Amino acid sequence: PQQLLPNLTFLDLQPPMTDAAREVATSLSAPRPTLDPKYFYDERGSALFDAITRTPEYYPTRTEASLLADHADAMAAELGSDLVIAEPGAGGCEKVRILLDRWRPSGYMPLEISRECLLDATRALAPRYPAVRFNAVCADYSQALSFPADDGGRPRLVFFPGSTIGNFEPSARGDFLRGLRHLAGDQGYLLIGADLQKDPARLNAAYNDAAGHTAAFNLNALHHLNRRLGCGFDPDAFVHRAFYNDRQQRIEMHLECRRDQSITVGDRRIDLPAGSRIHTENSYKFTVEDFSRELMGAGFTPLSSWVDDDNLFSIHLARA
Ligand code: AVI
Repeated sequence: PQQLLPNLTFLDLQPPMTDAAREVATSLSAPRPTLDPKYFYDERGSALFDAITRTPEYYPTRTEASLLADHADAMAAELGSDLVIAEPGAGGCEKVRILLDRWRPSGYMPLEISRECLLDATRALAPRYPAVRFNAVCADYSQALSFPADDGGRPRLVFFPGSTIGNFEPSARGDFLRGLRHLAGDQGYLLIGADLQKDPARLNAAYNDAAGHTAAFNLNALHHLNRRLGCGFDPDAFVHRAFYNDRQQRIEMHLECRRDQSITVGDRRIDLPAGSRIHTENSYKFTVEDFSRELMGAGFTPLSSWVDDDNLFSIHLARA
């Protein structure tokens, strides 16, 4: 690792570039075309997601932040503060600040695929917490969930906020949670956010904000792929669709094609007829009980869960 500041080291695991062209060509030419939600996130996509979290309709981010602030002391009482927080997909390291402020843990290890984002965030943050050892790791957390414990024997708390777990398919969720358990290690813990099932009107509003940020975020996948792979999508010919699928307990996001068009990915040509849809994201919603059961299924022992007064969002603390 490189020593960047007295309390900041940087380890580059050089996450392999995935073969986006092949992946996208395959998923778009399936009988029901799909795109992986990771394609929302280029620089503009991250800014749009940020804008979503500030809309009045999108309650998860602010509800989770209040839950963390309201219950940080209760959490610390179960954990003690002599621990190291590991955060897969830390992004701009926003959410962990509440915990750094309140807990002053021994260390913080953000794992993030975007090198620039990780370096900017940790360079800004580390000087503000001189007593916290920052170990920034550039890695694709969906591929690398095993890290040497450099935590001085301190327990590791894996922090996975935001209900990102809801963007995994049920079939992949168990494996991913087991990966988090592996990352936490035998003496470790998991602190994870999970969005709750609720009135579908509330959910539908959260994914169809009046300002149109979610629509722009969804369409950004096409702009991103045009720039990166030269696909030649006409983004203006697509409309954003997001709705709650009650049977599957998930929000689905789609891009509906309003006129026939053909796009190219690498040397493949793909026809998208008017009326067809590209399925871009699922966001599963849970009950506290079901989510605790999933944690147990992955080998965790649930310790506590916290829910806001309006039953919108939940945070779960579990022992590995
Ligand atoms: C990142 N993830 C938890 C968000 C969600 O709510 O599933 C992504 C998102 N999609 C549309 N709005 C927000």
